[in-house]
Amino acid sequence: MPSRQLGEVLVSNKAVLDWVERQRQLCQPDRVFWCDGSEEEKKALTAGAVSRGILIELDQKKWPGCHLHRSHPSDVARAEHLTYICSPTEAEAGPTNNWADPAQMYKRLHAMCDGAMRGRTMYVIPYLMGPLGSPLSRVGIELTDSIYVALSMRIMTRMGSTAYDQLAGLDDFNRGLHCMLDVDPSRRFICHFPQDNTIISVGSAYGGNALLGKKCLALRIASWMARQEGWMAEHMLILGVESPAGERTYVAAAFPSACGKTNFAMLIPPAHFNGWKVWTVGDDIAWMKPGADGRLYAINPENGYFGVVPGTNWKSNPTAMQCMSRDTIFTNVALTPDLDVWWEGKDGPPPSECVDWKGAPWTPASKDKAAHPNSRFAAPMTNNPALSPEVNNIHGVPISAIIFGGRRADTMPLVYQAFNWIHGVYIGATMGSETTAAAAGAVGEVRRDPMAMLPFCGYNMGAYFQHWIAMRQHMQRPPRIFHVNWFRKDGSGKFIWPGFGDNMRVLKWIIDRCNGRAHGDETELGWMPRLEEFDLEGMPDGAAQRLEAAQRIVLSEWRRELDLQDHFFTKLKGDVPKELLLQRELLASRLSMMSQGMPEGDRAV
Ligand code: OXD
Ligand code: MN
Repeated sequence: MPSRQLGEVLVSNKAVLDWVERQRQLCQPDRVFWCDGSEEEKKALTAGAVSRGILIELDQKKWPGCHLHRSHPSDVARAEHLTYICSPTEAEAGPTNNWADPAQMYKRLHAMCDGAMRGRTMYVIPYLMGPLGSPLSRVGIELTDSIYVALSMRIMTRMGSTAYDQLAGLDDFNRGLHCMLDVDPSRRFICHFPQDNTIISVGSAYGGNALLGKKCLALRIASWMARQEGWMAEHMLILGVESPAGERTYVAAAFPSACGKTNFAMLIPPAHFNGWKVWTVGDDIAWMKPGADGRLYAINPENGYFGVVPGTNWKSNPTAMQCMSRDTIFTNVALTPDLDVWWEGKDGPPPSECVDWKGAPWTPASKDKAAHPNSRFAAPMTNNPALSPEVNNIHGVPISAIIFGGRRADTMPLVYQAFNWIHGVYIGATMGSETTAAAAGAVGEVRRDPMAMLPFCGYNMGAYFQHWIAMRQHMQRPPRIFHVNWFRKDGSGKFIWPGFGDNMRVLKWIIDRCNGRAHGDETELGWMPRLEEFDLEGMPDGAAQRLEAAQRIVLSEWRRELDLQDHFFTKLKGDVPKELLLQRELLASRLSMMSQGMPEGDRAV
């Protein structure tokens, strides 16, 4: 048999061949390039992207294998208002999703894709989400006319022939079609057809809109599959904490986009936690299924990190700095004259001159930011020095705690624990957070973001809550549920808690609770750490007072919080499970008991 040339077809699976051929006839590319995931292919595609100016090669001594990409300035974040769930009925998508009739949407999108790849190459990207051989893993094939997407998918997923190995001749794969078109926001749609395991994304090359394995398959489509099949697809990091004695405890944590999941997943404990180590399993997505022993097991379906760059430095997240030190694609950061990259919050002073994320000259006197606030790095997870040895375990890791959290300047304490699973589901369902630059729209407004899944749940939010409640039946030893807030501010607008490595102190209490070692005090909200047993050693003077301030329950804030939760539940139009409405009543009555006989205002716990 003659040896295969790069880009030639490498699969004999008829379902794959037929589907690709139909899309080829629709999009009419000049050429079809079948990706195999090899090093040789990476070299050739990268060289092609550099010669066409799609990637800029950085100083290869400082940044081996690293490149910069600049996106279209209108295409820098997820476009939630253009993201659709095309289930057969509107009720199935629910009030928190945009819905369109599948037949009509297919027609509209097919018209847009008709001939859209003329003069271009269609890359066929087979990819595997999850470890090879895991019953939890899923296969997708993305067709794209973006070489940047092809190279990024190679980092973010297990891309190449390995996906065909998992598929093993079956036709059970996600069908993803991505057409750049002219990257015009008025012709931009990110559409999901959960019943067909199909995604069509047009008019954007931004990660969350165009790397279809990530938000589209691993969250929106997978959340729908998970409900049918009895598992959970969640917007959660997964980390393992190893004690000096070698005990490993795994936790999963759901924070909304750009609220520090990557930092938390790569946490380095403060110096006095000698012998403690945090291992990263994943930084964004967890697929979880109950195991035969009644515990919940999680895999990270991804293969890389697509992290926010600004604010990352050797102090805030040295592990992320190491991750991006080689074989990384930066998007929308600034470029210095000596082919180095720069962003706001990088170590050291800003360069005296550089080129900003749009390609325009920039100096420290410029009023715009040099890097876009949602500029990103895409780096292989194997660059992570703290990568968990369990990351390829086909059974996943057992989860002892689920942590919910948001970005809240007030109301939410640093940490508390739910009384039980159903109370924890309520805490997750009512999560709120200030919006960030990861999605197009206003930044800094508190919005309800249940389980950090508001933009990612592929079906009706009320049914999703019901699924969470129902999962309890399948777990004899469910994870304990906690809520954290690293972002509470004092009266002068300063963060009360230092965050970053010091979050290890909170994590330690959480795992001690899970392992039956720490006390908790019962409060109106849930269990809180006993201040005297919370580890503050090595922190500056005043740490105990700051902890107290961070834990304070302020009644007036909670009254407003209950109102906001109520508005959100009303928006869900009767779909909220009664169990959660009852939890709200219980919380309201606990808070009202707290207020009896007390002066209006706050009370330290
Ligand atoms: C992400 C996001 O990119 O949540 O992970 O927006
Ligand atoms: Mn995310």
